[in-house]
Amino acid sequence: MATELHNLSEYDPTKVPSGKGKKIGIVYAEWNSDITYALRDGAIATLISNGVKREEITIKSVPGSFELIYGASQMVKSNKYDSIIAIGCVIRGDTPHFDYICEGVTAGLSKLNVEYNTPVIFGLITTNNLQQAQERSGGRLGNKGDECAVTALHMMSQEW
Ligand code: DLZ
Repeated sequence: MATELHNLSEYDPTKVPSGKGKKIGIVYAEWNSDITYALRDGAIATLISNGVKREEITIKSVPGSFELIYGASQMVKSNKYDSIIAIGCVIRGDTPHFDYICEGVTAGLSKLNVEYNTPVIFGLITTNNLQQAQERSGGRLGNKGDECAVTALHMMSQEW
């Protein structure tokens, strides 16, 4: 998560591996779409500016963050991608849904990373309010979509 000392969009381009020839799957949630569209678009722009071809990026949407687990799982099992970025935004409300969704998505995506060979990048913003989400989706603290793209580029660049 971003902090006052860490802007999500700041990275040293000389240390980011090229994405040339890589295939990426992006799955994003429609819930809180003002935020998730900005995250998705940030991720796409950063991938392209680091060598990934637009036609090598496959983008799928799901209704809410909980469905990211299914979407990412299907993408992993297809074996078509070098990395998958899962993007969602959960904002704390007055119901326990926040904790259930955050825990569910975290556990689900973690399981994919343990059980399969395709890195799944955690692009879930979890905030107390809308302002904090805006700050992390192209606002004062950068864009977590950019950070996810850079993370994917690093993860794909190594033989494991
Ligand atoms: C139900 C729900 C709630 C309360 N809040 C959010 C949220 O802040 N962000 C989000 O991405 N999705 C939310 N959802 C929807 C769930 O993720 C899921 O789509 C539904 O529970 C149906 O499975």
